[in-house]
Amino acid sequence: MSITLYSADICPYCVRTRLVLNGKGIEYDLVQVDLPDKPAWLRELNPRNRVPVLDVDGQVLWESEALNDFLDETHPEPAMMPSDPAQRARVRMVLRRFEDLSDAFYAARREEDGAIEALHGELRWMSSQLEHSDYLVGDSYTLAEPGVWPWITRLYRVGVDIGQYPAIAAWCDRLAGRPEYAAELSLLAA
Ligand SMILES: N[C@@H](CCC(=O)N[C@@H](CS)C(=O)NCC(=O)O)C(=O)O
Repeated sequence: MSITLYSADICPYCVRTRLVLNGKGIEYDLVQVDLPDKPAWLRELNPRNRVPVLDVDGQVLWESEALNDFLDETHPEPAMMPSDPAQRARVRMVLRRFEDLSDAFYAARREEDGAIEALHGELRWMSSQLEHSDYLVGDSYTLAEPGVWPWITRLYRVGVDIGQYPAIAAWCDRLAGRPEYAAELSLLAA
């Protein structure tokens, strides 16, 4: 299988897919896309004109969640979806609920009224999920982690200190111990 990822270092959706590719040790070629000066061919690959995009043996796939599902199904070791159907449903629930967090995050970036309060509401919920388990869905690492983590590491950009949420900070520390997460932290610091 020949895989090419079209990606931008700064894009948190691309981080999601890099975390899965690198965590599973999948070989791939990387094409950097300059987001401020997007190439015309990007729209031909993805009608939404966004990264990440994956080319798999000539099949073009886009949308980070779909890409991560695809990678987990085609490279099942280590599995990133639980074997229990209810737990699998919970991973999808967390990813959908995450959209409330990302909506609040981007609203906070635009300095909209009420956004920071909404963001803290989402972080309180996330924190409650992590108070009694190591990962977002029970005690195993799943696709929920790369689905959410890229935004948590960017919260400082809207003035939120994750230290206020010890359970989330401990989860971040746990993930930073994985090489693919450490590599993304280096990119973020660069
Ligand atoms: N829902 C998409 C969102 C992807 C997305 O919004 N990517 C941004 C970069 S973070 C992008 O390509 N934006 C186009 C632009 O900046 O013009 C996914 O999950 O892949």
